[in-house]
Amino acid sequence: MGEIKMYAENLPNIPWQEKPENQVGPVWRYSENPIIGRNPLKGVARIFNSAVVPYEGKFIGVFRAETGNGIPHLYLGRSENGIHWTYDEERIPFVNEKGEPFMPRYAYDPRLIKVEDTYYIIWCTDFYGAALGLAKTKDFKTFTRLDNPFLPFNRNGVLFPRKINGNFTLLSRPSDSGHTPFGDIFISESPDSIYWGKHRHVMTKGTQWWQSLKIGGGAAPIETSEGWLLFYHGVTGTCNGYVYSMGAAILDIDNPSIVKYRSENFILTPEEWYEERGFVANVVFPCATLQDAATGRIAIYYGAADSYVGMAFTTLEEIVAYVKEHHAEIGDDASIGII
Ligand code: BMA
Repeated sequence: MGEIKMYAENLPNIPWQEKPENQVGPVWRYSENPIIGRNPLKGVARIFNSAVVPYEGKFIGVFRAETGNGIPHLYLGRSENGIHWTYDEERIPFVNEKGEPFMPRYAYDPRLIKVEDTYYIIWCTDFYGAALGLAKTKDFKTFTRLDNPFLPFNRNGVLFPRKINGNFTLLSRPSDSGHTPFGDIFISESPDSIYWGKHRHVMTKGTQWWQSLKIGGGAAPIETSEGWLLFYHGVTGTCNGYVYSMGAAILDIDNPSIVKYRSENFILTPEEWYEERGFVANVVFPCATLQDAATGRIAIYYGAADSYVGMAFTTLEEIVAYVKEHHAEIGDDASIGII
């Protein structure tokens, strides 16, 4: 690896494929995509927009599962190699602080992030409308659901993998009750993961067509010597509906409401059949990465067409160089984001 450093674990066993010879762009797809196909388990028609972490030398994930009646719920899955997954037959059994059942009515687009010794699950829940749900676990047996961090409407909650200046730090995208034809990424802090405040604006939707309607956080930011590397989604509206692409940005390490660099180009956009064809066509929706600090390898997990899970790869050096080379400052992204 070169001069840019990643402050993360060494994970030599993450899924990986070398960059193909004819690759255009800094991110390449796994040749065996999609890694999760239709009807992946009993009673579940589709799994997509899901998040994984390394766990006890293997991998564990929280999966958005569209059940037979069309209601999304969260299921736990395990994998030896990060590619082939087996799932629990029942949904994740969330409980409250007293240990009583505390299940969301629906749950989608989970992120799974380890901060210190605890794994946090953030998802879009029903709180008199779409809002963020939050739960924690240490052992993937007991899942304690916490208070919903924000008022409705809000989606795309993405926690940073460590506290910043002593506080939990969370990206989110305030939205509306429908399919939200607008939206920027904001950041909030909490000393205890219960009370959230110090809200700041991070990134505005772009002027480039692929992110001209709205943007939303994707995978947990990766800590690097250049700043926090964020994979996010950008949406455009066409005469045939929304198109979701993947973008990348680098946020200031101590004050991540400041955008240091942001690529004006998407880094992945729907091109393959499993991205262009499905329950919702033309969706590439990143929710997680696995990375290996020693080699700088990054494996990105993304939902495809609200029907499948795909994987794509890049390296720290490659993606940082690309984002810097194609940097285009938008609005007041470089400010601390309070007016
Ligand atoms: C968003 C979310 C995502 C979904 C996307 C495209 O509003 O609901 O779960 O992937 O729309 O349908």
